[in-house]
Amino acid sequence: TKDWNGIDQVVLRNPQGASARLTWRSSHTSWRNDRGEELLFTSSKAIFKPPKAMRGGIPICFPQFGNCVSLEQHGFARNKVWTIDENPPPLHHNDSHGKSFVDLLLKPSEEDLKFWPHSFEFRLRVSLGADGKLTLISRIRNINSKPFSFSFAYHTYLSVSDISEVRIEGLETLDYLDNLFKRERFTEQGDAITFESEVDRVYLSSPNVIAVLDHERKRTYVIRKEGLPDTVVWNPWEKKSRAMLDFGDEEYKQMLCVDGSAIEKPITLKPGEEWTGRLELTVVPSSFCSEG
Ligand code: TA6
Repeated sequence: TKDWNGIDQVVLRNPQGASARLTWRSSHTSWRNDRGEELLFTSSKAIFKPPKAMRGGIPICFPQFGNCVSLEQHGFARNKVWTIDENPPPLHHNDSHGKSFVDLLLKPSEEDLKFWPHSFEFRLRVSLGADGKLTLISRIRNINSKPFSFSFAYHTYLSVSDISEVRIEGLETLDYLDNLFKRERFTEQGDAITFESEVDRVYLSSPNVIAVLDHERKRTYVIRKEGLPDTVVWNPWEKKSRAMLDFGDEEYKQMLCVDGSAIEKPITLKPGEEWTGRLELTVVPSSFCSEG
């Protein structure tokens, strides 16, 4: 592995001209289709300065999603400098054939071990398929420490044209924990989720395929996940947007977080055990029926 001091980002490209760009903090700053259109949201006020997490892209929340006493909000992984892993363990043929990919590695520093005393290896493979599909595969292994538990999320900021014209299909009838009501448990009604105000929920035992339909741009994000039973849905809306320094007052209209995650039931690893969380993002044109 070599550290990234000399490289402030990695760019993956496919022959069709699509690209994915990662900063040295493993979070993406960009995922573009073959027409150069930006598919991930990054705030115009994002702060690219440790330890502030970047507002946008796909920050990785590990070893903790949300708040907890000894760790910063959403854990330390998204604030660390990762290294390029040049000797990754072999992955399935499908995860590299015909793809542009990079392997990243995060291991705890002495400092990290003071706050979270578990030795782990976190290997992240990011790949861009010939069809523009963005795939993230996280493999977290317990390296001969005592068993430990963690929660996890790919904090995915999707770029949308107008949040009031966006709906999510695939989360109907599920239970969810509502962060706006002290994480109380509710049940989603039977139709697609639309947005008229702040939403901050963790949908439980969600399906492995979720669709986010952006009406105005006539395109749908298809989110496929494995090992990630829960789905976070977050839009801060106007009041929260004004309270965030690294977020424009009106930017809530152009973003939606839909995060493949494992939150309700933290993952426990015994020494030598490994967990894999896989996320695939594609964008397909969606023909909307005339009734809108
Ligand atoms: O997406 C759920 C959430 O926990 C929200 O409550 C909000 O805090 C958001 O994450 C962003 O968190 P951050 O630490 O990136 O500002």
